[in-house]
Amino acid sequence: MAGLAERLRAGERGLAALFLGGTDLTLVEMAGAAGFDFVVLDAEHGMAWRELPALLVACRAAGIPGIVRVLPKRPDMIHLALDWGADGVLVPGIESVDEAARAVAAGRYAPEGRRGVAFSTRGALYGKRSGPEFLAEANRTLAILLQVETQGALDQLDALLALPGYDGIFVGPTDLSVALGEQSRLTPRVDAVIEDVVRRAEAVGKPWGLFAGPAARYKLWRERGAAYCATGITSLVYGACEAWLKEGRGA
Ligand code: 3PY
Ligand code: MG
Repeated sequence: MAGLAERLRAGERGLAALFLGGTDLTLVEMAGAAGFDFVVLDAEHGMAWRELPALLVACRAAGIPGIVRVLPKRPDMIHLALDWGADGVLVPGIESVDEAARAVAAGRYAPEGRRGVAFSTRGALYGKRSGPEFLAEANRTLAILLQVETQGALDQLDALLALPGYDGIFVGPTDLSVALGEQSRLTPRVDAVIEDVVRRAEAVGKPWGLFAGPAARYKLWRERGAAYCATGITSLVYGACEAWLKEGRGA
């Protein structure tokens, strides 16, 4: 099966991603069984880092790509996530092109980046894969997605979009709304700023996606041409819990 980066390059659109902030391996299996295209193992706001090796084993077993959201400004986490066998990384809080370039460098082997090389890693199947062919394959197949969610990223957007070596941008409407001084991520102004980001990404052929949240917004942005849209397991489960109690108690 083609890697996520290759699918994006091939022009696939409308992929669905599920953010998993917990450590429960069965949720990885559930995401795969339900038909999500990839999971985001969240080590920025979730607890995924605590069980990352096991979560990545579960991803491979379930046949669903596992993308790790690292902390901002932590190239060391990019290095570890990929060595541990992640299918890619999502880098949040990017504030400048220089910062984006550092993230790309951490995730790509030379000559595209400066990722340290070892063929003993899980990512290299413990030595089964090695040599220049493996390095080129890793650079081709592992996805690097950069979040656009700060004023700095908006200010440097065109330069960020021109940076080589990464596979797409991912808009974070929650951080973006706070950066814009809005009260919620669901306001016309936030949508207008996202639309502007999208237009500029499309103008240079950069795949784009976002945290869509509810299914209706997945549909909306998918139809608008998003390469990938995400929702989160916590809001899905928490929403279902609240609805179940409300209906059962008739209140
Ligand atoms: C945001 O909305 O800020 C995000 O990072 C979504 O994951
Ligand atoms: Mg965010």
